[in-house]
Amino acid sequence: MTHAPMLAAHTEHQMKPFSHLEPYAGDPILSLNEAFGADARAHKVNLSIGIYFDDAGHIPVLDSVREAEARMLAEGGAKPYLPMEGSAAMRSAVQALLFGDGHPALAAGRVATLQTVGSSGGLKVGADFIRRWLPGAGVWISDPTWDNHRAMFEGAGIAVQTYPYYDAAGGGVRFAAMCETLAALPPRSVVLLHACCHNPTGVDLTQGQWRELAGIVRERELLPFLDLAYQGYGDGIAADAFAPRLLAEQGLVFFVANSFSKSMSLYGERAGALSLVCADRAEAELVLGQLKATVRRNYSSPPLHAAGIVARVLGEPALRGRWEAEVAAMRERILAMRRRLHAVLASAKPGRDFGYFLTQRGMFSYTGLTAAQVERLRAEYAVYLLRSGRICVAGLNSGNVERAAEAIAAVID
Ligand code: KET
Repeated sequence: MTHAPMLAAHTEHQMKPFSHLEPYAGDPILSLNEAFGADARAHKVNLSIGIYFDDAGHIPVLDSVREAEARMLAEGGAKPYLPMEGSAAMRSAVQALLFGDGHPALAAGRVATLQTVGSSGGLKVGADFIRRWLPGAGVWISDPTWDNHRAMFEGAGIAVQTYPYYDAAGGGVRFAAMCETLAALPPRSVVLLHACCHNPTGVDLTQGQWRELAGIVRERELLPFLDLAYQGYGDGIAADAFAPRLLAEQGLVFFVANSFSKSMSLYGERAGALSLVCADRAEAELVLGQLKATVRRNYSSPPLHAAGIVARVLGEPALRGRWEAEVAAMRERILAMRRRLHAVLASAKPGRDFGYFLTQRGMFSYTGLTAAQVERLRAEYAVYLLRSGRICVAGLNSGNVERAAEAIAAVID
């Protein structure tokens, strides 16, 4: 006796419960980066994704990270699950990195910190936590922002709206309009803010503006959610933590998701954290418990290898010093590329002002190029950037910067 005919019949009648699915349109950043990878042109230039490439066009493995990994390998050791909240050594190192050693908020025990799966994991856990424990709270994101912010919060079932941010005409921040919108929000509204190196514009708030904003947060009882994905790429590791330190100092309650993807060049290791600065220790304990529960329901526990690297690099003085120098070198290389790009464009198009390449901070510049110009750059020059006109300056190097700048000049009328 054979079962083959039965199996064949079964296959024929198999249900197709997913045939109604909409085809995925792709992600504006990740799918473009994949398209770049598939492009056969040897002279192609990748200014699409927010990744730091070195002057040879490679994603570096930092010396500090390599050394931390060598020590981990030498120590051997088993690979247990981490607790839901992640590694204790990494969590306390992250707290000191964000707030500074001995910050009163840390001494008071009012910061609940989780190691997360990249800062994306922190944003997602934070979003699920908000949906569950502050149902009805809406999230306000900057106009424009990182494409994934809206998707993540809407995906968690939260209503997402925008506040004015970038001034396309003047190249700065529409700060008065931003404050006006935020000052009119219902209490406990969540306001997503880029702590430094705003993505995609490269335009940040000044320290004075952060102070003014903190006043509105207090008065309107708003809940800031800081996204700190580029620490060290703005003005320095400590300087870029100005916003979380200020808000904590002022006794405010807020979230901060931070990433080591860019600052330690650990993209695929998924190294990040989520901290919730609370009113007091008792609240922080409750919060940590429910954040752990949120993690358990999502992915159970975060990656062990990422924790080992971050805890060692931040915690061992020799590695820490080397890392700080490596971050400074990455920041300075980007600034040098900004100057080269500016010089070529300023001489190719003397009537136009390209000063924004010099004043914007972090990996990104917002060029104001139209979608049609972006498409020409890809099709005719093999220069890849986002449809919004965002370029990742860290994709430029001494071998491609002139060519990329000339291509940009060629598509600008
Ligand atoms: N926040 C911001 C502002 C951000 O730009 C990124 C990544 C992330 C969070 C997520 O990083 P993680 O590796 O999960 O810690 N941005 C780049 C890559 C991407 O889109 O995923 C980008 O904008 O190109």
